[in-house]
Amino acid sequence: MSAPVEIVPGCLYWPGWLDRAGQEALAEELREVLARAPLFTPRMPKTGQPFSVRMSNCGPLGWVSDTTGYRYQPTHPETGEPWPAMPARLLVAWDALAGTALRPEACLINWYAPGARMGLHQDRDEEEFSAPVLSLSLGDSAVFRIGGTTRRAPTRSVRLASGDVLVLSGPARLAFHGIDRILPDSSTLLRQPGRINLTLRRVRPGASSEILP
Ligand code: MD3
Ligand code: FE
Repeated sequence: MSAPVEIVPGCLYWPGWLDRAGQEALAEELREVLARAPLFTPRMPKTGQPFSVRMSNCGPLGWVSDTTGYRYQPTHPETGEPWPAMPARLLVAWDALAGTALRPEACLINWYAPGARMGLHQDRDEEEFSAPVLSLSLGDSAVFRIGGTTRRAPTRSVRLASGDVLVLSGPARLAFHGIDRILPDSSTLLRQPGRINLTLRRVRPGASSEILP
């Protein structure tokens, strides 16, 4: 594993961390996850405005957003079923790069069709900010932007390609970030144009029984 690049303090970047065979295997596992937990269209609290990104989750908890608010919950908002298990190769990535003995509790699956974007935001719906967030990208490349802990802080842009991993910790854990655009025809991995981003997260504070050997 080569050394990561630090994009802003606490934002570590491993281009091409997952090789093509690993990306293909993971894409196939995600097809099975999405067959059981279909993509849904999240909506902005209060206004009900739909996101351009569609979402699902795997693991014990999943992030959802509807007119009543943002939250983590153990079941799919439309099927009412528990989220499918996280594919084991995601836990391998977490163990290799996240630097914590705690297991991730949630994996948010973001689907970007061409033209979808995600405005600058902070991720603050978790109760645990000391654990990192790990992001893995598949399919078409995206222009990712990350700044500081205020909306006005200067930002840097990175092109995230299929197989790239980011780990956000320390000051970057509460940094403003977003996806400006998807670059069409930049990958042959998926059967349709677009991009998948997976984010592995700790949601609840870790019990001491979880970190003892
Ligand atoms: C920095 N996802 O799901 S991944 C998100 O590509 C999200 O779908 C983007 O922002 C995507 O919330 C960006 C990189 C990322 C993920 C989580 C972060 C950067 C982050 C959490 C805190 C700070
Ligand atoms: Fe985010």
